[in-house]
Amino acid sequence: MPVKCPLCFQKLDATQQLTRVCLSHPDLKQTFPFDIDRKDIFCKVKTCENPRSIQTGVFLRHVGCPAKNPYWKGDGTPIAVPEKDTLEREGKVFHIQHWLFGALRELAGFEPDASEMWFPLHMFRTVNWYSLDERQGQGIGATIRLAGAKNAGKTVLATMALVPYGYAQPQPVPAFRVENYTYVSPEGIGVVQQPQEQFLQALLPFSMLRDQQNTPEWVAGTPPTRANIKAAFFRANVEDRKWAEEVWKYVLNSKEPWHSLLFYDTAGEDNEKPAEKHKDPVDIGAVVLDGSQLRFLGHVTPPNAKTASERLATIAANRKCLIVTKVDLIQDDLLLPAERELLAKLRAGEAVEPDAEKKLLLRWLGDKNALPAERDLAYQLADVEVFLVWTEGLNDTDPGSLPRTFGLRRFVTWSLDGRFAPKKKKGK
Ligand SMILES: Nc1nc2c(ncn2[C@@H]2O[C@H](COP(=O)(O)OP(=O)(O)OP(=O)(O)O)[C@@H](O)[C@H]2O)c(=O)[nH]1
Ligand SMILES: [Mg+2]
Ligand SMILES: [Zn+2]
Ligand SMILES: [Zn+2]
Repeated sequence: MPVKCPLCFQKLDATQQLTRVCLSHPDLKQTFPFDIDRKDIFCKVKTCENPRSIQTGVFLRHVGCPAKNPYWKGDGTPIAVPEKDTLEREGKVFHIQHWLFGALRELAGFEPDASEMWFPLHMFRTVNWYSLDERQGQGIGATIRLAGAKNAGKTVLATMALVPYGYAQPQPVPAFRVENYTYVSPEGIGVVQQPQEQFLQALLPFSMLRDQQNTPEWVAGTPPTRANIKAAFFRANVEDRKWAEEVWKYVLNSKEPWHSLLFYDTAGEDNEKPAEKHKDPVDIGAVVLDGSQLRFLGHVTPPNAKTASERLATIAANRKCLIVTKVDLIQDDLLLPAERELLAKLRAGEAVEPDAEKKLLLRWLGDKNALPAERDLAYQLADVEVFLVWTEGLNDTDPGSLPRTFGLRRFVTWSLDGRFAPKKKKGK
C-alpha cells in the first residue's frame, strides 16, 4: 500500500515533498522528499513525539497538494488568516472561533506563500499506519468513510464524535480529552468552490458547542467534495482511570498517548448513485441508515435502504459496519416490548447482548411489507457489525440545551480496536 496524502490521496514517493513545522519548535522547520523510514516527519526534539496537545505539535503540508489552505487567494499575496471569522447563512451571521485559526495564522507566519492546507502529523500517521509500519496492536487510530443516502445523519454523527458532548450520555462529560480538526477539500483538481464558506460551515458546530450553544443551522447538507474530513484525536486522562478502564482499555493500555479516528464524510447525493464514487480504501466503511425511514414504520424514503445496500456492497474498506441513526424518531408503539427494553438499555449506556442491535434491525428489515432493498440489506449483514447511534435535541435552542448522542461510545471503541481483532468466522 502506498503512502498517501490524507487530504488529496495522492501517492507519496521520493518525488513528492512535505514541509514539517512544529509549532513548539518552528525554527526546526524542514522541507524534505518523502521517505518511508519516517525520520523526517517527526520534530527533531524527541519529546515532541508525544505532544501534550495536537494543536501545538507538528503540522505537515504536502508540497503541490491540490487541497489548498482556505485562506490562500491564488493571486500572489501572502496568506492572511483572521483570528476568527464570520459565516452568513440565510440572512443570519455566525461568529466562528476555532483553534485552527490560531494554528493556521502561526503557520502562515512561517510559510506565508505556502498554498497548501496543513494537517497534524498524527493524521498522516493514522492514514498511513500500515505503510509506515506503526507498531501492531498499539495502533494509533483508523480511517472511517461514512456513506449513506441524503439526510441519513452522516454529518451529525461525525461531528458529535469529535466533541466531548458526543460521549456525555448517560454520564456527564467524560474525563478524556478529544481534540478535533476539520477540512473540506475541493471536488476535483482545479477551481476551488467557495473554500472559505465550506471551511467555516465545517467549523461552525465546534465553535457553537464550545460556547455551549445550539443552533440548528450547524447542520447543513454536505456538498460533493473529494474529501470532507473530520478528525478526532483522543487522549485518555490517566488521572481518571475509572472511565478509561470501563470502556477505553485500548487507549489506556497502549503506549501511544494519542488515538485518532479520521472520518471522511460524503455527500448523500453522490452515494445515491449506484456506482461507487469514493474508491480510496479506508480501514472502516461505515454505512449509515436512517432508522426512522423504513417500510415497517409506514413512512419510507426509498433511497434510504437502497443506498445503504449498494454502499455496503461497494464501499472500499477492510471492515464494514452499519450504523442506524434517528432511532429517537421511531414511534414507541411500533416496537415490541423487548425492543423498547433494548433501546432503553442503549440509552442508559448499559451492556447489551452481542448482536442485539443487529437482531432488532433484522426484524425491522424482515417486515412482511419490506422493500426489496431492505431485504437486500438484511442479506448482507452476516459479517457486518450493527450499531444504533442517535442524537436528540438537535433543534433545541433553549439556552444551555445541547444535542445529546446515544450509542456513540460503543461504535468509537469498536473502531479504535476492532481493526486488530480477528475477523469473526461464519459457521457454515
Ligand atoms: N431526530 C434525529 N434527527 C437527526 C439525527 N441525525 C441527524 N438528524 C437530522 O437529520 C438531518 C440530516 O442530518 P445530516 O447529518 O446532515 O445528514 P447527512 O447524512 O450528512 O446528509 P447529506 O449531507 O445531505 O448527505 C438534519 O436535519 C439532522 O438534524 C438523529 O439521530 N435523530
Ligand atoms: Mg452531510
Ligand atoms: Zn517540536
Ligand atoms: Zn496532498
